[in-house]
Amino acid sequence: MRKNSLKDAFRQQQPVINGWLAIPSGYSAEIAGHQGYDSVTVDMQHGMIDFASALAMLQAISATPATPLARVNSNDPAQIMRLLDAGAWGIICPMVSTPEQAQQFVSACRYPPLGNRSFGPARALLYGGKDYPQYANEEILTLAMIETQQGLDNLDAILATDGLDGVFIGPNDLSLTLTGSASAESQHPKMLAAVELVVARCRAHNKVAGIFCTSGQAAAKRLAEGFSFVTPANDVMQLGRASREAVAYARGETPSASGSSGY
Ligand code: 3PY
Ligand code: MG
Repeated sequence: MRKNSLKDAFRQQQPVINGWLAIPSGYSAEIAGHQGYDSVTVDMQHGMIDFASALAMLQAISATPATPLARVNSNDPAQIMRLLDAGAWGIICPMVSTPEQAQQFVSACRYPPLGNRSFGPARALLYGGKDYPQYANEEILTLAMIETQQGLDNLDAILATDGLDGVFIGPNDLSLTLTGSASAESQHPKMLAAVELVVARCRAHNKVAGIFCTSGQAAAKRLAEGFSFVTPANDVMQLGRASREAVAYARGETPSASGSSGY
């Protein structure tokens, strides 16, 4: 089976830079996959992406050096199964707040006896090779999103879930629940403490600590803080930012900044 190079990177303590796609386009996905990202995630939760577009995007990413991942719209075993069958090499699951939810998520990504993924690997066989069914349980990456106070309270129990590779902070949702406003780079003391806690507990459990960021500079800061998996903004933010800059510079003006959520 095609190895999951992200797992090798984590074992060798190499940072993983992950692209993030919200625009439903195989062409955008192909462009992103050729820009040097280690992985590119198709965002089914907040992206404008249906399954047919996700399939085309996973095919496009497969033709690039980047590892294809998907964020599902909820902890839904049926959707997780279809995206894995379509060739996602890892799943990012939003709003995981309890160890039971983490267990349900990981089970959906694993064939029996480790989990309850139904058999029908479809396109995963084409991308991964004929022995995909034998090794998929080892190679598929599983990241649970920490986005709530409850998720933070249960962090150790979530990280103790067998087969869970790590967690990924959704800073907009987490800051919204902790501080009342969504801000991806929030400097609120509650957010600073939460971020520090996640890095420290991931290190203690030898698990991946990931986080969504609003720019390359912000992602570099997160890596320096101890994160191992960072997303330096999504395609929409980058397109918006680059367009605003181009228009402003053409008019001889200073471009306006993005909002604090990154959008
Ligand atoms: C969040 O910041 O809440 C996310 O889910 C990132 O997309
Ligand atoms: Mg979120």
